[in-house]
Amino acid sequence: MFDHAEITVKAGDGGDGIVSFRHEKFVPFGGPDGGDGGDGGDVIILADRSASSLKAFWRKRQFKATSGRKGMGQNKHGKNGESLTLTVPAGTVVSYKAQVGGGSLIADLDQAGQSVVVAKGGKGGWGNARFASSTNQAPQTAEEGTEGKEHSLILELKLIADVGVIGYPNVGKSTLLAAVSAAKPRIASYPFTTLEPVLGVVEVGRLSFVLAEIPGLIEGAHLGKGLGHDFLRHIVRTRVLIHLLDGGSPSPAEDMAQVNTELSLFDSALAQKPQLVAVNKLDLPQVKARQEELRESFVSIGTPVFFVSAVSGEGIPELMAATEKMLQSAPRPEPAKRKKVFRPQPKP
Ligand SMILES: Nc1nc2c(ncn2[C@@H]2O[C@H](COP(=O)(O)OP(=O)(O)O)[C@@H](O)[C@H]2O)c(=O)[nH]1
Ligand SMILES: [Mg+2]
Repeated sequence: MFDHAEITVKAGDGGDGIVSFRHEKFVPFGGPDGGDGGDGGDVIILADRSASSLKAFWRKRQFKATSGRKGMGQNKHGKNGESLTLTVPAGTVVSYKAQVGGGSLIADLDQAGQSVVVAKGGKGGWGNARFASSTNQAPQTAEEGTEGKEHSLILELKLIADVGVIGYPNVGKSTLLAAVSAAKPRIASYPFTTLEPVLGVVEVGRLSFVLAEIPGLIEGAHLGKGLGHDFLRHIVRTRVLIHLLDGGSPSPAEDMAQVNTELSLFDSALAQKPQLVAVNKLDLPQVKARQEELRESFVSIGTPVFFVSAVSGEGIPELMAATEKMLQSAPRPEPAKRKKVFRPQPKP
């Protein structure tokens, strides 16, 4: 996952103004005509849909805009330097790299089309024509251009979930996330564990995707906290859902139907995302014992089902491979802001 890069950027310097005097036939004392230098180009960072990672900044790390040219005689202005625009994916956070570590935020380029000037070009210097006055008709001074700014920057791509794990509290969503990624969600045998979006990067062969646990209602409501903007960002962008079920429940197939009903009441777009259904806790003997019976119950409603154990790891590689495969064909939704949050109700 290329989600972090450090680069240096240097804006173009301003061109120098020059000292020059008119030389014309029959004009013995021509006036000053030294032109101004051109301005240096800025370095700009732009969030654009054409970029999907920060990989490009791993090989090339130094970027320079062009400098302004010197002024010329006959009051000619030097050419301005060209600005340099670096494109990054939406979701990139740009900060100045601090000498002591860490950094200070410059911009959070959340949406495609947003941009920020990260290094301002130098100003072109004035030519001597500008310094002419009634008392100084032949000025011998011109200004130098100022230097373009130079900065070390840190670019970080905030991860956006591709896949959401849904399901009733306690089915093992957090455990699954911890099992397949380096994420460290809180896991507990009571239903109030998840509150903030916990994301993990799942590697499948050479590919990877970002998995997020989508918490249920009582988790947030119990703690009196809503799920904020961060969460919605992830939920809206997920392209595939893993619907996790507890194999120890009286009827996992019924649980699935109920969560799906709540899902469509909450947000029909979310309910339409493709789902992979997985029955968890296969390591428990009582679940293993009824695996075939459970499989039958899903076959009868036409739902393919995976059997997994987030604890023992059984069936997990197959589930992740199938998820990756489904992602390949799932459409990328347009980013849109939604206000509602998925909140499965506790069972009576
Ligand atoms: N035996 C067994 N227990 C599991 C498995 N996955 C999760 N659990 C347990 O189920 C409880 C709830 O798990 P958690 O991941 O917090 O569920 P969540 O509410 O869906 O996030 C915890 O006690 C887990 O240890 C599994 O595959 N097998
Ligand atoms: Mg959880």
